[in-house]
Amino acid sequence: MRIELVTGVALCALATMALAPIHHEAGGTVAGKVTFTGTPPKMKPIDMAKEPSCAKEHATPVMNESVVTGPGNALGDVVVYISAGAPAAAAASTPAVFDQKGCQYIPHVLALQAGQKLEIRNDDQTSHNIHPMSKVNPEWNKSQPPGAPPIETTYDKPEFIPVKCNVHPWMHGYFAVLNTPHAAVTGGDGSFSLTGLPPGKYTVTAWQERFGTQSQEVTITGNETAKLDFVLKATEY
Ligand SMILES: [Cu+2]
Repeated sequence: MRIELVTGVALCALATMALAPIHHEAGGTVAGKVTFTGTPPKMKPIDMAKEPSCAKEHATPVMNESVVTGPGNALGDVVVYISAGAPAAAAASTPAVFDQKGCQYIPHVLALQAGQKLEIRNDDQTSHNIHPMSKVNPEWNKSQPPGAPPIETTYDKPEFIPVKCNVHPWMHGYFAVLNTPHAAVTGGDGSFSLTGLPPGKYTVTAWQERFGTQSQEVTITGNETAKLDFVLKATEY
């Protein structure tokens, strides 16, 4: 019994060492994974037959991206961000890029900062009319023919903005306009990492377009990595 205990402690110590992150910047990190419970709605394939120039770019049908899942109930396209406690930060100097390619929005969910330049590109051989349906920020829509220069704009206020195309009814996406640079959008494995956090107490929020939001508190004291997982409840809609 005693030997088992000692072995357990030794294994724990080893595991901690193996997981110790390499820090490239000062500050703490909040990292973890977003998963779901319940049964998510089944995503349907998109019929692009009405836009042959886009349809031919896809060897297999593109699936609706409202719910993106991965192995182990992983949830993708979830915005995880510091919603309270972060010191004020200037907007990033590099633009956030939102592309229209194959009649899809890439990325499906774009996280950017209020005041950060947003660059919207059209890489298709067809015209799009992008229509971000903002309520807090001014609403607009703009046509963008093939080969047109990028649309450049900014949003001044934090808001989750649904984006649609007035030409192609299947095109949907989101702008997550945040007042923090500490944000990540999960990939298909559900993982996220928020780095460079000075010591402090933070609220971390996870947002998914169908399953809503969930917040947790976390305290950073130095250069450690605080582990934080989110489990969102899958709902039909
Ligand atoms: Cu379009």
